Amino acid sequence: MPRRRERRRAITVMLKTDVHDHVMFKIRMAELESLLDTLGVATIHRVIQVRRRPTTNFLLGRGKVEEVRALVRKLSPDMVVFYNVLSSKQRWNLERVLRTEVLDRYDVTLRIFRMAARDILSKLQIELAELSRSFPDIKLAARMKYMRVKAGFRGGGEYAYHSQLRAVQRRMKVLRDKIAKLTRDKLLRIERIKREGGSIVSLTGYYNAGKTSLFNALTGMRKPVSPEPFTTLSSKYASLAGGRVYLVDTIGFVLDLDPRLIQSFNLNLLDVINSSIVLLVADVSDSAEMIRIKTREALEILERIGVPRDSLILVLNKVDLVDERALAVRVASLREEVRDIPMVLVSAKSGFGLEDLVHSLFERLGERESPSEIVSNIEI
Ligand SMILES: Nc1nc2c(ncn2[C@@H]2O[C@H](COP(=O)(O)OP(=O)(O)OP(=O)(O)O)[C@@H](O)[C@H]2O)c(=O)[nH]1
Ligand SMILES: [Mg+2]
Repeated sequence: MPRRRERRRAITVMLKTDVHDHVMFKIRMAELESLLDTLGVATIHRVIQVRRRPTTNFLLGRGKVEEVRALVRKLSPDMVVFYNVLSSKQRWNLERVLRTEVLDRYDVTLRIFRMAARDILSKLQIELAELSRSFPDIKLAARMKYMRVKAGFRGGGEYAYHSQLRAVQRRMKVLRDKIAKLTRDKLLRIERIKREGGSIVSLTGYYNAGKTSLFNALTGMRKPVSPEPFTTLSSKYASLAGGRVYLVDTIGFVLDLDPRLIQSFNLNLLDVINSSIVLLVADVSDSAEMIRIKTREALEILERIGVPRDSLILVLNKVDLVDERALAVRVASLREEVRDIPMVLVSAKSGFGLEDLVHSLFERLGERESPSEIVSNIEI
């Protein structure tokens, strides 16, 4: 009988630089640990260091590195996962001292993307993101090896170092070219929709908010939906209102990870910035605190990529999961956060509020001139 694969085990670590933060860091760590859980990794211990400034070599202070090292010896986890995004140097040093695999939250997200990727475009984008992510690490590792070789230790020499780097660079160029072509195709499609007088409406929000479920409920389609994060990586399209409106389902946001950081995924944002209306979907079954944080972050991201505030509608989904009192608390707390942005309560599951949503959507569309100009540059 095949043995069940054992869950891998991790120690999670965060350097907390804000000494006044007593709540948020716990929420953020819980989020990281739940992402790890999706990867089949159980958190067996959590370490937090409070320090105003990270150290250049180890992120953590010396004493804390020792503490983590002792824990690794005692608990023998499969990996140590940092909430903070590590530099190549920090990772290199930490792996040598801790003698175990060291990841950060960026790596965790990419691994989930990799697990979720089904279509060609997503796979290309992930490979590029992974290579861009690991390139400085490969460079550093190769340099260290080369330096040891020069100092008289064994090794493959300078040639191997350069050829490995060149091979990675070549592959990255191929991927960039392919993605650039797909980006041009996407822009042509956006251009055609606009030329024909159509409008784009996109669904955005954190992973698992229920964007695809809403997309399916509004269009009658059956795109995959699941409780796993990042079920949708590449945009999905469908027309509404006899083809005048194109509804686009997009990749989910993740807390504390500006989607622009994953450069190769930028092309997914083209739909969002060219939309007449952006539906920001939130999961009302999250805690009031969590919804506020996510909404605040999402609004900042959308503002930064150039989505006008008056094109937004906040869609509070999954109302079937909360009682009226909890719902009222969330709506009141969000009202402060979003001020003038219209809010609609819906359940993609039961169908509650969908008519209201469609009504608000068309009302807003009628008020807004469809921007005819195409925004093709998302670098800012
Ligand atoms: N109870 C309830 N569950 C919902 C509702 N909408 C979505 N879900 C569930 O929430 C989970 C996530 O739904 P998705 O539609 O895949 O969410 P998404 O925002 O597209 O997620 P990603 O593609 O991962 O970014 C699934 O298990 C859905 O069945 C709802 O209105 N009520
Ligand atoms: Mg989805």
